Amino acid sequence: MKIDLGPVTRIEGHLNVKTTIENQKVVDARCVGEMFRGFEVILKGRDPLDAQQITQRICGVCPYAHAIASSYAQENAYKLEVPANGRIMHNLIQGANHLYDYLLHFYQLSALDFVDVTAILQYTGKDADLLKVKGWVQYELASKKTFPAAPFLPRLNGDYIKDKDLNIGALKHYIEAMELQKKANRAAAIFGGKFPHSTAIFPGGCTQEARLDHIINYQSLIGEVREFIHNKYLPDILAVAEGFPEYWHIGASKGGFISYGLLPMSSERDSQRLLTGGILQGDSISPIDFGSITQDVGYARYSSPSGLKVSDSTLTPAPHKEGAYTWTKAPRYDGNVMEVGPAARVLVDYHQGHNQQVKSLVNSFATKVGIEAADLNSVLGRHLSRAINAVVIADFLLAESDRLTPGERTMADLSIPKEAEGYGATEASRGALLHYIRIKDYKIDNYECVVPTTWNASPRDDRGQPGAMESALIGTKISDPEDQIESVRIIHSFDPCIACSVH
Ligand code: NFE
Repeated sequence: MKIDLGPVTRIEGHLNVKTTIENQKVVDARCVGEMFRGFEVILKGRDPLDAQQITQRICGVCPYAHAIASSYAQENAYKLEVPANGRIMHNLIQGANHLYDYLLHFYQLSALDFVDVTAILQYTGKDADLLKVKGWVQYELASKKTFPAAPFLPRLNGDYIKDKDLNIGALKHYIEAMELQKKANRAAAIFGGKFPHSTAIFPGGCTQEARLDHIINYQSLIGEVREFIHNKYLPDILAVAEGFPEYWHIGASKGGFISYGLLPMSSERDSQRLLTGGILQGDSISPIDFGSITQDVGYARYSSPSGLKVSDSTLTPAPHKEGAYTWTKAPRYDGNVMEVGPAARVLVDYHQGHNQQVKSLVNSFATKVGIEAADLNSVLGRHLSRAINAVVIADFLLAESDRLTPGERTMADLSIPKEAEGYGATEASRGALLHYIRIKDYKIDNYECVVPTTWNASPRDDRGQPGAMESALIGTKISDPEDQIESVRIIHSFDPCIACSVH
């Protein structure tokens, strides 16, 4: 039996997943990125300093990550030395965006796969927000519309949390989390100018001043977000984990993990990062070589050659190409399938024993819930890994903002060379993000973005290997082929962004 899960909701962008079901099991899954965009074509021939502005328009959720990756690529190409304040501001902006994104993903995009929103109907308290939600749910149930505009119903049938207090508590946090997301974005905008699409992130630093009032405001906002992460987000993840322990063993991808590392700890772009990067295959860690990344297009709707290295990439759309089923390319590392994202960041760092806080958080949660570190490759593992990222990043940002020196410069002087090339690699919240720029006659000659969801939602490569999310779905037992809550929980655990993946 063939079932399309699209349009998949509570994600960003246009995703369909074509599943084939036999004997209550997913035996095939194909991720379909449904809309061509073509940012790399738009960038050709433009002023290189347009790149960190234009690439931010790839996405409204993770624009800063694109600005940072583009700035790193240009710093590499222009051989810039970035002043300490400039690098710190990059970190403060990007880190705040990670915090916003983790809360958004858990509460607005994933929690309702587990939390029973209809529990609110039994609610008799006076809480204004919850009464409002109750009104929406009652209205939706009464109106029996197929596509209601409100965010809670319809939903898939499934086994939701039964504890009424837990459900109501989680819904309260759903509402509260939106206020905290606003605070994280306001913090980022202190240095980034605005959210989304920062006007201040530049190759060589940031155009904002390092001022004491900026630092104090930033710390006050991030302090509130940090408190919510510790006191509500982490406990809520653990409550979901307690209710659904089988999801520690559902949704494992069948390849390696790649993380470029997140937040450089000194002004050099390639310095040690808060979360260290690398390639993890089995138990073996190796350093990253951008030359080993290729992108297959055998099953993607492009007529450009398959298997090209990042620096040689081209983009020729071929909407009617035979056998192709998506607009997403298939990135591979040395030909191998890779998962990217929060679990990759945690596992790659953990295996190197670099960040002691990551190590102790993984070890203590693993003991608490009775898993091994390797079980982070699962639905619950990805959710817990996001929370671990959030704790480590929030703590770091408070310390990092103290390292700004008021009055010192925040930007390097730059001049664009006639010919140059550069790579910029960072971690967007959804995973490893690489930008490549080649400049000729002072203009962009080639630009390529290899984006987190391009890895995770990739189609088959030319050898027929399914991408990370496809491989995580294949083999999953499901209770109802027409109402695949298990598959949707797996998809949501990757937090796919198809706007990014196809770009
Ligand atoms: Ni559109 Fe993005 C992140 C990037 S994911 S959200 O995080 O880069 O492919």
